[in-house]
Amino acid sequence: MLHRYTEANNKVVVATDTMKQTVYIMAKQHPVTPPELFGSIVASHFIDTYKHIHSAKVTVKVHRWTRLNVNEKPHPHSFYRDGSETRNVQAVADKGKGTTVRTCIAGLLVLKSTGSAFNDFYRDEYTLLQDAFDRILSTEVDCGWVWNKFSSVKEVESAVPKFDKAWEAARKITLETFATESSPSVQNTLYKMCEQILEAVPQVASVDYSLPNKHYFEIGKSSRQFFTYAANMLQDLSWHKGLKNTGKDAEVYAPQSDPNGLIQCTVSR
Ligand code: AZA
Repeated sequence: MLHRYTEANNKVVVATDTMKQTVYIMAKQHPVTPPELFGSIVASHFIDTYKHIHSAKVTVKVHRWTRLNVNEKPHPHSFYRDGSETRNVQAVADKGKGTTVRTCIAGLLVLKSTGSAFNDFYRDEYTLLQDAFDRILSTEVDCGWVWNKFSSVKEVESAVPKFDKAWEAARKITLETFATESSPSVQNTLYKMCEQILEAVPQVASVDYSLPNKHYFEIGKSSRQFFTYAANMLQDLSWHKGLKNTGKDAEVYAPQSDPNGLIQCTVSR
C-alpha cells in the first residue's frame, strides 16, 4: 500500500480529483443535511467501493447563511453570512468497525465585560500574572461532541432527528452558561458546559472544548502587568492631561495580539 509513496506506483491511488467528483455526485444523489449523515455516506462510500481502502475520513463544514429580512418579512431567495462560526463534522469510517462521528461548533467568538475572575492560582518565580477579580472574558469557542459509534449508515440515518437538536442544545448551553455563570476560571466554566451537554444528549460519548484566552487589557496598567518587555513601549493615558484609565477608571481596553493561553478539556461518560 505504501508503494504509491515509496515507489511511485499509482495503481492503487484514488486521485484527489476522483474524490472531488465523488463528493459532487454523492451530493446530487443523497441528502447533504444534516452534515453528520452526508459525511457518513461519503466516508462509507470510500471503504465500500475500494477493496484496498480500510479507513476514510471526511470533514464537512457548514457555514452560516441566514435568510434576509426585507420590510420585516423573510425574503424568499436572499441570505447573508451570519458570522464566521461554522458547524464542522468529521466522519471516520473503518472497515468492519463502523463510523465515528464528531460534530463541533467552531469559531464562535464571545465576550463578556464582567462576571469573570481568575485568582488564587499556583505561584512561583515564573509567575507574573496578577489575580483578577473582575475581568473581561473573551474566547473563540470550539466545542465538539463525539457520538456513540455507528455500525452502519442506516444507523446514522435513524439518528438524523438528533443531530440538529444536539447542535442547538450545545450552542444554547455554551452561550447561556458563558453569559450567566459567574466564572471563577475558564477551566471550571467549560467543565460545567461539558456536563450539561452530556446530560442533554444521551447518545454522545464525550464532549470537548478548546478555548483560547483572548485578552483585552485596559490601556497601560495591564499591559505592564502581563508583558514587562512591552512596559517601556506601552503607556497608560495619564501622559495626556492626566487622563485616568486604570482600575475603577478603566474604560478603554485594547485587544492583545500576543499568544495567550489555550484551555482544553474532554469529558467522557
Ligand atoms: N485560566 C483562566 O481562566 N484564565 C487564565 C489562565 C487560566 O489557566 N491563565 N491565564 N489566564
